[in-house]
Amino acid sequence: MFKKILIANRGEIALRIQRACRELGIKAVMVYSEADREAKYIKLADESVCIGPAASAKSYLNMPAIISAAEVTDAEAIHPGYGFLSENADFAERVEKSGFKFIGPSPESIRIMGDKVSAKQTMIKAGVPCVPGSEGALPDEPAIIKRTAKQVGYPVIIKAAGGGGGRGMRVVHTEAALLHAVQTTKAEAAAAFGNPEVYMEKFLQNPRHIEIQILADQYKNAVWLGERDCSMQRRHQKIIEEAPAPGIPRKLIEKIGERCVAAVKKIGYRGAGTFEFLFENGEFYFIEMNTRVQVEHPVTEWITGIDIVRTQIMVAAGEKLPFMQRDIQLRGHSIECRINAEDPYKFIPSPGRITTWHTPGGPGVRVDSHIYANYVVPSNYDSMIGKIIVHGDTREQALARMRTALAETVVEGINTNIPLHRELMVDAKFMDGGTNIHYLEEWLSKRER
Ligand code: MV4
Repeated sequence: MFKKILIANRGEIALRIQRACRELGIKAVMVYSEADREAKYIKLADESVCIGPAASAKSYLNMPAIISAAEVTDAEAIHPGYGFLSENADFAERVEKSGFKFIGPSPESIRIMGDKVSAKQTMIKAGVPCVPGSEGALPDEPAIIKRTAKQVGYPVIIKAAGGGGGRGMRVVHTEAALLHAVQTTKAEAAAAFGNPEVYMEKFLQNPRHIEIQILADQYKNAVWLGERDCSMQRRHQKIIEEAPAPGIPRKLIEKIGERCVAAVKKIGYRGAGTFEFLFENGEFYFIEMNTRVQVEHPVTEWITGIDIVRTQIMVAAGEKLPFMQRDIQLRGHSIECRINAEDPYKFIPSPGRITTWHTPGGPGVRVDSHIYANYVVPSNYDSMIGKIIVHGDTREQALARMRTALAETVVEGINTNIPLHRELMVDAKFMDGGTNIHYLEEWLSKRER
């Protein structure tokens, strides 16, 4: 096992990874920007290194600074967390070329999944069901583009190969709008991602967003850890996630989970990964694979009893997965609310000093957060300041525990989205379960205040 790991991230996930290191008896080196100098999780670390100014581009995205920090502290491995450099294949490659282990999949796996066209082709070959659409990237010939759209059937969606997570997409309803949409998406993709390639899919109008968590070691052992329902989102930012997904027959999910495991084994994937699916009319359609630990990993940890971050570290160190598929049993129901420093109605960011932070607790309540009274939320980064995660024997019990947890929570000094979560936890449709990806935005447009 590693003796020392460098954590190339900030905030709640940096603290989460630090905790996993402690438990494994591994020393944690934290890197930080000038804006995070005073954060308590930095002072809690065995060692810490300032890697640059507040701007992400000069600190958490600064590859030479991070690799130098690993060199001067004699760290053996680098955990990238989520966001920042976590899905940057060039970074993974530079980490390994500098003699460190990258805690994640190989640069090659990251590269394949980062290109959404090659990711989809890989999944089709591996037997994972995908959204019907173009075979690979769209060619330039107008006649072929029109024919493809006709075959797929309108509405279609044009997506950038270099996009993902909602960036670089355009919905097209008629042939009259098709060629212009393809050209515009291509131009935007070339500018934003340095890759003009686009592909076409049937546009699914009212899907749910369901994802499958997998873990794999370098010996082609792999398991899936159930699913998460991440449909409650606004502008591609998830705010509530839960596991299991309400109302989907177990048989359907097991079929898709087994396909994901087969794909992981086929491509020789190592580490934690997430298969994203759209679910509509009883069918799953693969859209993207994430090659990092995700914000919402705790709901899976809670229903499976498996520590995903610990396992990421173990398999990166070359250990075998310490469990097999038959050891994975799902128990109860877990829900996560992301707490953001933002206006709960207008969603404008609300950085600044937190004067009061009273955390919830009791049976079935977990809080993953790096904040504390007197902490200053910097304006330079994502607005998420923590997560409240609950577990119950049933979804109803989990909901009740979340209501209590949200009622106990006090954050003063800044605005947060806690009032929004309190409203959603008593919303009749959310309580029924199974709302789709458009539900929150539609609900917000009708919301009274
Ligand atoms: C789609 C889709 C409908 N049909 N693809 C948005 C994020 C990116 N991961 C894929 N996205 C979508 N792809 C087809 N063929 C609708 C979305 C989508 C979405 C997906 C997941 C979660 C939230 C979303 C919000 C708007 C659109």
